[in-house]
Amino acid sequence: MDKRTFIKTTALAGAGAFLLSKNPLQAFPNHSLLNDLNPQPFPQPALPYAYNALEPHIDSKTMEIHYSKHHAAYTKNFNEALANLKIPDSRIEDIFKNTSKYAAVIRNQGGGYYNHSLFWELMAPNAGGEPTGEISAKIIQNFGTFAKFKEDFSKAAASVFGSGWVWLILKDGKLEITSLPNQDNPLMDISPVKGKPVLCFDVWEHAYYLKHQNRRAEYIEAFWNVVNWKKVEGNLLKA
Ligand code: MN3
Repeated sequence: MDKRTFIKTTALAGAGAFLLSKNPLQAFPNHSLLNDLNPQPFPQPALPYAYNALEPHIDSKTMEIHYSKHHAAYTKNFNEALANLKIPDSRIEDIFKNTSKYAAVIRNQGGGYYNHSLFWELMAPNAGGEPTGEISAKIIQNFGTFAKFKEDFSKAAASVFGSGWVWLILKDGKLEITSLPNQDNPLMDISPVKGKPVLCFDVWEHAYYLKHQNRRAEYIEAFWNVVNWKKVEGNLLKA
C-alpha cells in the first residue's frame, strides 16, 4: 500500500469507528441496549426523529433540551463515573444488577442514561392510538381491556410524587405497571419491583414544564398520541 492509500484507508476506518460509536442505533437498527455488549464509553443513541417530529404532542424545544442537555449530561456523567470507579466493561443490565455495590452516581447517572435511551425509541411521529398484534393481546390478557390499561398507567403517572418514571414491565410472564423514583429502573437490584422494561414514561418536570407548566395531566394525555406500539411490542417479544 502506498503512503497516500494508507492515509486514505486509515482515515476512513477512523471515520467509520467514530460514526459507529456516535450512532449505534442508526448503524445497527437491531441493536439492543439490553442484550448486546456495550463496550465503554456508552454512546448516546441518536434521536430516531427530529426535535419537532412529535409536535404538537411533545414540543420541539422540550425535545431539544431533554435530549441535547439532560440526556447528554447523564451520558457524560455516567461514562465519567464508570471510568473514575474503574468499573469493567460489561452489559448495562449487569451493571444495574450490581447497583447496590456501586456509588450512587452509577444508579442516578446510569439510570438517566439508560432510561432516556429507551424512552426516545418508545415514541414516534404518526404513532399512538391503540396497539395491535401481540402487545394488544398481552395487554388485554393482563388488564382486561386497553382502556383499563391506559387508565391504570395514566393514574400511575399522575401519582408519581416529585421526579420519577412509570414502567410497564414483564415479570414472571405477566405485564405489570410500576412507578419508580428519580432515575431508578426495574433492572436495578435496589428496585423493589424487578422485571424487563417494555414501556417507560418520563414524568420528571423537565419532560413537560416548558409546554404544560404544572399540568402533568395534559402531558400524560399527549403521550398517548406518540407511543410507538411497534417498539413496545418488540420489547415484549425480546423480554
Ligand atoms: Mn428526563
